[in-house]
Amino acid sequence: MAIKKRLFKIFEESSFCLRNRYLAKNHILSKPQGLRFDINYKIQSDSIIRIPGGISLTAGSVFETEVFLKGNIIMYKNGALHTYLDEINPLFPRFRPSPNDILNQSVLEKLEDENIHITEDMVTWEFDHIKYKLTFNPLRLEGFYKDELIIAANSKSLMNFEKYRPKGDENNINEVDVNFPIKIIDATQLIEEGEGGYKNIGNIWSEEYLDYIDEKPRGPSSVALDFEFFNASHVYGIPEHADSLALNDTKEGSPYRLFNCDNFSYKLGDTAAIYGAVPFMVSRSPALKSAGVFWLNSSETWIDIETLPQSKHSHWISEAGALEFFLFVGNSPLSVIETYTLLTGPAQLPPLSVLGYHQCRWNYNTREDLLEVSNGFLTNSIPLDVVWLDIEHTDKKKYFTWDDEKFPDPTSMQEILAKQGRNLVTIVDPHIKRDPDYFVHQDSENHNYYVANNEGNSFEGVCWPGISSWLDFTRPEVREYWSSNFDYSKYQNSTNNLYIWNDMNEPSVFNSPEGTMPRGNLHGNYEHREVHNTYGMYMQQASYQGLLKRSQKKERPFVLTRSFFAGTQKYGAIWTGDNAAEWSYLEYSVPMHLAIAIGGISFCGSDVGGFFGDPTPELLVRWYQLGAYYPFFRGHAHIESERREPWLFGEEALRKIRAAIRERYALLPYWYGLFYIYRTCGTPVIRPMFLEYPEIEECASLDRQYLVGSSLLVAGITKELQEHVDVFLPQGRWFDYHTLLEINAGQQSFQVQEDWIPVLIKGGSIIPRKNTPRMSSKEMLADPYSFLIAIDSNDSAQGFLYADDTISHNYMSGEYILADIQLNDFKLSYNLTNTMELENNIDEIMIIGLSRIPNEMILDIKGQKKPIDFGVRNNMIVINISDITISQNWTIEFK
Ligand code: NBV
Repeated sequence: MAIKKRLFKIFEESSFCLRNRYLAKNHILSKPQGLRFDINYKIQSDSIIRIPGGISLTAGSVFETEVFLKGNIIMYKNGALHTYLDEINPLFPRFRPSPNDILNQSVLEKLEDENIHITEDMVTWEFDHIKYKLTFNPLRLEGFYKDELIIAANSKSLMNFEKYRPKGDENNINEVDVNFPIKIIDATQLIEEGEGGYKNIGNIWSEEYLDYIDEKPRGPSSVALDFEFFNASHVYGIPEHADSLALNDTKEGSPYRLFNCDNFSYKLGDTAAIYGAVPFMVSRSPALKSAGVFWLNSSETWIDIETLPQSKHSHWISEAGALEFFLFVGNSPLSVIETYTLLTGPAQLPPLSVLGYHQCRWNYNTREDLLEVSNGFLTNSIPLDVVWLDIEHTDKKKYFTWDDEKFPDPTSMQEILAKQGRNLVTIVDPHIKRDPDYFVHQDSENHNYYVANNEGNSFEGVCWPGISSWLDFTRPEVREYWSSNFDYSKYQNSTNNLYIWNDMNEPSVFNSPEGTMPRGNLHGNYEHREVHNTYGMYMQQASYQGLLKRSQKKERPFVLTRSFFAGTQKYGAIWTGDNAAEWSYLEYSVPMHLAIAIGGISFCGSDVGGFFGDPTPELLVRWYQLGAYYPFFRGHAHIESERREPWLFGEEALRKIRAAIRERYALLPYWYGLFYIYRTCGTPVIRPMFLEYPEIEECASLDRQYLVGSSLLVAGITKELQEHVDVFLPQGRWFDYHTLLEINAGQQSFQVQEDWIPVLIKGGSIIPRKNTPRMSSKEMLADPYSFLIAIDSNDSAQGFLYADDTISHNYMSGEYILADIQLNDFKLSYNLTNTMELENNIDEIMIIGLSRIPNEMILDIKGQKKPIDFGVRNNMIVINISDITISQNWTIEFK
């Protein structure tokens, strides 16, 4: 496994974090003699102007006469309240991720005037059990659900807005009053006692880190605010961290950090930043009320969490940017998450094939190698939908090109794969080789598309191709250009069978602080520090647009990205980067995925088998068994790892891996339906227990078991030679997915099975499947559907079927099948709420847990009734049918 030296900052090395944390710790509500805190804010009541959905305002510190902030606060009918504050006449403009890129304008309908009440000292918004109240002095914003206070912004007055200031005389920074260990002249000028005397930790105009100096010509610019979640037992979210799902108190430790970086083989159980950042947090309370915060800021952010007797308190500190956030309140964490996910979505409905299994490795070395691997899946009867090519397939790491020797005639290679029902994914990284003959470099230099260094010239750094530059994806015209490179005329030898992988887009730069871009680099008017966390998302957006355009918007793109931000769900999938072939990484994949799904990005996965190192056969098998229940299911390995195609580990391992992948394929209709609901309602595809059972205390911090949809509960086996798995089953009926036996609710200890991991079906569920094993999802397109019905304690069950052409956007104009399936009062009914012509039959209905065995079953199609055959085995009823398709309504009556 790769050894790395400590590359990344800890909070003690981040001056803006220290300043704001210091203010929080030493916070005094009255102005102390001789000190000048730029905190404690008030709104000028005479500045309030009514605008659609809310107000515009100006604000300033209660201690200063100067009013220096302006902004607006608007409520939308989806229940969210949006606050945006920026400086009046700033010395430099502050970056704001464009609302059009991040926010789904179609859910932003503004509240009517009559729901907004403005008085001398406050404003209230009221809509549908939700109320927000803004008080002017001190500035405080509260959110209520059914009149109960759930959340308050600036609750402990930790708001801090460091306005840009001219670089003046700060000679006094190092003057130290010997009577005090810490002397504050102003919030930006902290001096701390250290071993060698006093040390200036304000570092407002430049900051050293390891061998680097971060020059800050614009000076301090941080924004900070606190949010208190009242009566909350837990808070969750703010991915990406390799930590528990329920967020921990950070008082004694480090705040959670959001700063996208190439933190390979990341430490587990840690608040350090890794590849992606979603600044969204949600609370759970026993009273079934929930609040959320979406802190729309793309600079480095630190988040402290403190458990108080009656609340969870959070303190958000960002290096730069405007002060912008959304508040949400609702009757459950699920409803808050759905609102957030739609606000930053809607999520893409992926082409069905990418929900199948993906086989990747750094690298498949030649055309023959790649095709042999693909054939190996055929000869070993393992389904596979996508094979991948990593960086070595290119001509000297120039993306959009091929190494002609290793990969001659890539078009015919893709055609062979297409015949096998398979897609190819190629990697396209953001570092552009500075080779005068490379068209992307030529175009980018000619048009000034690169991110500039702090002197205004194209920034040059080192990455895989050697000296490279990076496109400035934050600019629309650069994204437009990037997307044009996917055109078949430019990405030669790529076919419509090819999808894209964006790696290294934090961006990763080998010779730069924290392995990413210097913060003083320039994106037009903005410093890199302001835009940093959006870089990867903007790249993925541009790649997505490229694939969309080249198919004339006919086909759904697929783009995997390593770096992500709020809203990434619109453009494709993410994975958790460079993990290792160790049991602990298998274990942590689950809380990581759950936090990412809470952050609106359900299409996520981790490298199956572990990226660095070599898994034992036991670990690899267990990883496939859990990976089959990851939304994104891909095996991947480092270039120095041993080959790990499933047939290289002996017959036993092969049999188990094959079974795990087939289990995934049988459930593809269920997964696909969940993705449709995710897109339309924002409901996460994978769900932590507390989302489905917010009222059950035991579920609040469970993060080693989870739900796929609401019907399947999954628990991985994540320890070597593990004998038992503990699983908590909430009240109700549960059935073992593999044995179909009923399992009692409550805390259960499962005897570990070699052939599978615990998967439970919730009583009351109807799960659509396709049971015939084949070699790819495309080969299964015409196959019949079956339904697995697990009965609840009232002899009922419900579910749905979603189906469409799996590849085009026609579903958006109504071409899809959506059927509501209900079993009540001994009658099973299949009711189409939307339909299209699809010929698939329904071949088998399996019912478990029904209280009595019927004597007769009568099928009714359009009033034509006839008895049908069924068999009974151990209380399990199996109905075999052949003459109904999924595009007609029918009922079956159990007599
Ligand atoms: O492109 C090579 C790898 C890739 O296989 C991996 O999945 C990425 O996370 N890439 C990182 C760069 C090198 C990592 C050591």
